[in-house]
Amino acid sequence: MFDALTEKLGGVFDTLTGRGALSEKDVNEALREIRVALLEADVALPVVKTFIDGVRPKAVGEEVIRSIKPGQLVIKIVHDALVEMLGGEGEPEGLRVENVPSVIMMAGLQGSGKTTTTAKIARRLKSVDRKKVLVASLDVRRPAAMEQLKILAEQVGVEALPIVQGQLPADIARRAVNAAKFGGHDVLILDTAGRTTLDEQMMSEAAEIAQIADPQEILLVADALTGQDAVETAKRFNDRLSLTGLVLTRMDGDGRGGAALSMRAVTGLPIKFLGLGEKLDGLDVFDARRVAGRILGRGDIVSLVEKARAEVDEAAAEKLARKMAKGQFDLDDLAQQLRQLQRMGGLGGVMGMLPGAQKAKAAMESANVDDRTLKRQEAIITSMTRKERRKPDILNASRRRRIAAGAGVDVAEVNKVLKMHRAMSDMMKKMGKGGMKGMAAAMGGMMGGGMGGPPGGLPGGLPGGPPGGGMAPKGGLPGLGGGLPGLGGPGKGKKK
Ligand SMILES: Nc1nc2c(ncn2[C@@H]2O[C@H](COP(=O)(O)OP(=O)(O)OP(=O)(O)O)[C@@H](O)[C@H]2O)c(=O)[nH]1
Ligand SMILES: [Mg+2]
Repeated sequence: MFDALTEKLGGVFDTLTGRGALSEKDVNEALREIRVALLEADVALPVVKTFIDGVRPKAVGEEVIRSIKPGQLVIKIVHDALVEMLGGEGEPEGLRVENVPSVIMMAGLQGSGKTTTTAKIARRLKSVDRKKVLVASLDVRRPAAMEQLKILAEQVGVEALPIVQGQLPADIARRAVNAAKFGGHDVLILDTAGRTTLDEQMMSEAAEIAQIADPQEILLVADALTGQDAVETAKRFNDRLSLTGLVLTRMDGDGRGGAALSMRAVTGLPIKFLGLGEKLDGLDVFDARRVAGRILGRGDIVSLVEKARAEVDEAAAEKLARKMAKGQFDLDDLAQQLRQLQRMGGLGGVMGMLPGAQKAKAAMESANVDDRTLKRQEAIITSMTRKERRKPDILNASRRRRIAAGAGVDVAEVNKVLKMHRAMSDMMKKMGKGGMKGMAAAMGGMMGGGMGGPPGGLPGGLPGGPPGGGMAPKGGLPGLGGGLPGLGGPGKGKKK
């Protein structure tokens, strides 16, 4: 599917890594070629723009890592941006099938692969997840449709709802839900009828079925070979049906891949599966990292840069600890910390690593501090000039307005970041002055990797004090609700 794109990008990367040093012009030239390659792969224009805009400042501004060539670093940056565009670093989400019975509803245009995918998913749920599955066809439109699903169900060894001629889709849906309840099925998959075009009748039929069956998952099945049309279809379905995920079929064909690459960014919906053939085992769980790796084909370089970067993080952490001990903590340092948090798998990942941080995690979740907040805060700092980052005092109202516009946020958000920074640097100064040098040193030590908890310590460390007191100023750090995740862990602050 992505062959042409892989080849194009390969050419760009070869040029990049072939050079020792990279000028800004070289990087821009490479980005231009990447842009063209993505457009030629039929990726939606706004998605390409966001992608390039995201990569550019990082590729031009990134610190040079010892032992890593700039070209390799750019490849890693492109890789990360691609993973992000496809759905992010995390493990694939999987289907929500905790309820008994859980209902999965399939939707999509005619011939997109709904019935085939129904059977594929049923097969997977049965063999991998050990679920008892019932499938039901609500397709009263095409004469052989119900029969088709019944045959496929037999092939994968799951039950199909007995066919009753002359029933309306809504009635079949009711009957299917009851059958699943009384039959002790874990999952019911509803296959629906498709039409050639999106019309009101189809949408209202689908909406009615969704209302009756109350599905945990509504999956849109879209044909990847139809390119941007598939993306448009997904958008329109989502307006009406609150979809929970996407399945892209015919990924085994030789389309350009644009639909697969744009889908997530345009719709905001996770791609859950890829259909890879007519056979019933032709279904892959969608994994952004794996797909990105396949497209870029530079796994070795990516892991090399990741390793080198972890080392640099450690060195930077030591430097930061020294600065903090002296009470110097500027916005560059804050941005670095925010980036660090994101790199470590976001707040969720970090909190999971900190012993006893569950409470803080809950507090942050309830205060709506999520990973997008981190990104936004980082974007705000990135929109400042170097001088502003060093000397936040010069940030008057008009500068703040400019920064807000640059980062696409309200001025209030800029103020929040500044307030948070001030609170943090005040706290650090206090720690330095008030005879608490020991603690600063302790923090420095922890950030250098010596913390007893997670293996190797936390690279770079985290700003802030322990949740709910200790080193954190009263009421937690402004802008972050329940206080930043504390490195000190439980109890460390107050005992001294
Ligand atoms: N190559 C390939 N073919 C597929 C894939 N998924 C489905 N097909 C084929 O596409 C054709 C249509 O698939 P169906 O599952 O019947 O599509 P549908 O959406 O249920 O169609 P209607 O019920 O008529 O709306 C069949 O010939 C399938 O074998 C896939 O991932 N790759
Ligand atoms: Mg069908």
